[in-house]
Amino acid sequence: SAPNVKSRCPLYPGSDTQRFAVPDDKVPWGIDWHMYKPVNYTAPVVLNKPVWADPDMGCFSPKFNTLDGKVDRRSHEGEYKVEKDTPINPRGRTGLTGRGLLGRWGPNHAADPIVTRWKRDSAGLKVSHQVSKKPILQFVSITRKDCGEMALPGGMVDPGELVSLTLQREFSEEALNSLEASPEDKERIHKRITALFNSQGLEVYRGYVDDPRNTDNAWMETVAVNFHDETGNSVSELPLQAGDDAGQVQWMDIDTALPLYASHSHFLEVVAKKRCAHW
Ligand code: RP5
Ligand code: MG
Ligand code: MG
Repeated sequence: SAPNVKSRCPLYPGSDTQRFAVPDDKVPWGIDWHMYKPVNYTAPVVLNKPVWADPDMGCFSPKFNTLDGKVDRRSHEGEYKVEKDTPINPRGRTGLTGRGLLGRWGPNHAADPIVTRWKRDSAGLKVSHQVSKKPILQFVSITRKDCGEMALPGGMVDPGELVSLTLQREFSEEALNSLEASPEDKERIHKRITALFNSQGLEVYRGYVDDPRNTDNAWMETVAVNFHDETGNSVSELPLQAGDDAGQVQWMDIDTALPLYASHSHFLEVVAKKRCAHW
């Protein structure tokens, strides 16, 4: 399939800005295209200098392709090009320059927790799919407040934060609403899920994300890790409650037909296949 599909969505999210239309065959930078006139756009929230964003170019000289103080500007995809002090999207054209809604020039690092359990009937027996005959996995999904699409409860890695912590923190914030829990409830949630998140997760993806916020100069990357509640009595027993940038949260059956945000469907495919579940 063509690269940068969602990264070329015509209307840039949260704006009235239309991307310059890039046909599939013009995505690779290696294809000369003199007519290419991408639109420059950086969202007002980003230009407002929030703590999570880089300053605009000018009096700012970040160290690309390296750990720049606490900010990790390395890409999981290897070394990326920097032209005229501006990082270049490793997957090709998106029709838009600047940062759009993304805070960092170059890679913006996220982590995606994929929390799964087996689908069970009222007697507690695993449910298999009628056609594939394979057991069905369920994962904790959220509905994103920004676009209404179903997604993994992922989020950005804070500067200096270990990815293992981001995975647990974002899951707690978005699927268990820990940000609004009382200190006692927060402690209870923390105790309950620490064992699961400390268990050896299954890393299913590390790299570029085809995210609708991507631009020619700023893009999302993630580490997606599967934490599986085999017996169904760990996280499965916790009440889900949406929080932070999640509008809704629920256990969803994993299936190839489920439309998901960015490249999240691809991560679920890897989980389903690795666990010999229905896909
Ligand atoms: C996606 O954006 C990543 O896969 C992750 O799920 C998410 C992180 O961004 P926010 O949820 O913080 O907006 O590209
Ligand atoms: Mg979040
Ligand atoms: Mg999020």
